[in-house]
Amino acid sequence: MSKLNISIIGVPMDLGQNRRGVDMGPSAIRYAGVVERLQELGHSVDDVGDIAIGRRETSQNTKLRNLEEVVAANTILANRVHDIIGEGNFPIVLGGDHSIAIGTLAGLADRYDNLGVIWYDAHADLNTAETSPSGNIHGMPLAVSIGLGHEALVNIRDFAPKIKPENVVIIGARSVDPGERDLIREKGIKVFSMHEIDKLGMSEVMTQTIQYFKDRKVDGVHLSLDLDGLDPLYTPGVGTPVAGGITYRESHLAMEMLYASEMVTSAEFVEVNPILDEKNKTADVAVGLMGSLLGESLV
Ligand code: B3U
Ligand code: MN
Ligand code: MN
Repeated sequence: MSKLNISIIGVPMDLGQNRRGVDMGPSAIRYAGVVERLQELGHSVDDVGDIAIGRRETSQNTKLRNLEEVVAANTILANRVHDIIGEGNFPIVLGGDHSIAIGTLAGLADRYDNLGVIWYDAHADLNTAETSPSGNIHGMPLAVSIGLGHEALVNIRDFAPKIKPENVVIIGARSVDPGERDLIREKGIKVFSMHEIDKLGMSEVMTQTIQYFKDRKVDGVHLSLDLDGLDPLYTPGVGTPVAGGITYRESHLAMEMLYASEMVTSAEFVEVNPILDEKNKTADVAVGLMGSLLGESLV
């Protein structure tokens, strides 16, 4: 793969969920050496800084917490990502909670006719205000991106939907709510849950994922990687850890296979919460995975 012009953009957002600290994710990932790590691979790396985030609502609407601020931040993010693609650069978005995927995908979507999306996560993030058990928007970004949910979220950049459900592959799911399960069935979303990862092995899961995108003739693939997709043994610094997750080794293999596929055109790494972490372990893992995604290998 050729050397890339990478634009790193930080989104210090914690408004899509209740636990404080995930707004410090971009700092922790920078501290873990993301710029240097990617430069060492021969890429040119521009850290364009952080997006401004509003304040937490004082009266919490439990149906959709901090809705206005989440919409505002994602609108800015969408425009920035759209510009980065327009400049021919490869965007890497640093979260922040996973609600920021709403903006990332909104920015990417009208640059691609047939975008594929990998959702690497313990959760499906397919809730709407009606099905959400929490009112947390970080549990909703995939639903929003396929056009379901509050109109202020769905219509960022004034078009919807952003992606096709049949172009999504969820990897690592093990905590899925009843409404999300219904949606997966109804929309025919491809899911490799932990069951499939255990049964087939990560190598086969990634081979099938890559073939799935080829069959659909996607013109780009976005990797949306929630660090809680990994087992909390490796990434303890996340707001909603779920046991029985993807291992460190499986995750590196997945990233290396994606690099070899030359398919991935953008990425985001979300839910790193340094307050809940052990000596920046989760940010270190995130940076290591970015390295493997972008060409690091031993031989
Ligand atoms: N599905 C639950 C929990 C959750 C989703 N995403 C995370 N946690 N990180 C919800 O609140 O929607
Ligand atoms: Mn998520
Ligand atoms: Mn998750």
